[in-house]
Amino acid sequence: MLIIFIGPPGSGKGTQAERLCQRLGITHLSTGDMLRAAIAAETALGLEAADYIQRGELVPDQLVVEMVGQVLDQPPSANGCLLDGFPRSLPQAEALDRLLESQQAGITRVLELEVDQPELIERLLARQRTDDTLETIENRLQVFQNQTSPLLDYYRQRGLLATVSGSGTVEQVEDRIQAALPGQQNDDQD
Ligand code: B4P
Repeated sequence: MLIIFIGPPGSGKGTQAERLCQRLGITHLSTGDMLRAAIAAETALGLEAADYIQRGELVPDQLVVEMVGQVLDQPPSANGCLLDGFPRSLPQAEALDRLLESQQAGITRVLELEVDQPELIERLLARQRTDDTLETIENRLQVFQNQTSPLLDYYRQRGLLATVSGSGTVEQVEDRIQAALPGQQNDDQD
């Protein structure tokens, strides 16, 4: 099983990914968490990624693809995994396709989490991570619009996309995600 979460910053990808992975017994792979760990450990990747994250820009595709490729080369769990925040650009999505093709694996479902912009800004300002300043948040939202949202059509055309509202309580969103997964009663693919 391979599930992908796509959504603007603050839409709750990390929050929901953690819960879903626990429920399904699959591995949670968050490129944001991996990059922050690299920054904390001051690795070469971390030193290069830090400025991009601080400005709210995407870390260059090549670096992120290499980082994810290394993990997916050794399947992290027999049950599968959830990619949280990857891919975030068309070149990343194409690189993932190539990687999966070489492993003869496929994508189970791509879940889009949709939340209005004012609510996103409110959530992120409340979180107070170092890249959660108003200026950076506005840039991240723009980057999502320009570079990540084209992926929605990319996956919609392949019949893989399900869109779920990320507003409401964490439990309400969790129930909607559960219903949007294959094999669920309200299987409602876009
Ligand atoms: P990420 O770590 O992926 O972070 P995010 O998109 O900001 O957050 P997420 O959507 O996971 O929100 P969360 O659950 O935490 O990316 C950070 C940066 O890393 C990017 O800007 C980029 O620079 C870099 N990066 C990562 N992946 C990359 C890639 N593939 N390519 C290039 N660069 C990459 O929720 C946010 C807040 O909302 C939390 O405080 C949470 O408690 C709250 N919340 C969640 N659900 C809620 C709900 N239902 N109601 C109210 N609040 C809720």
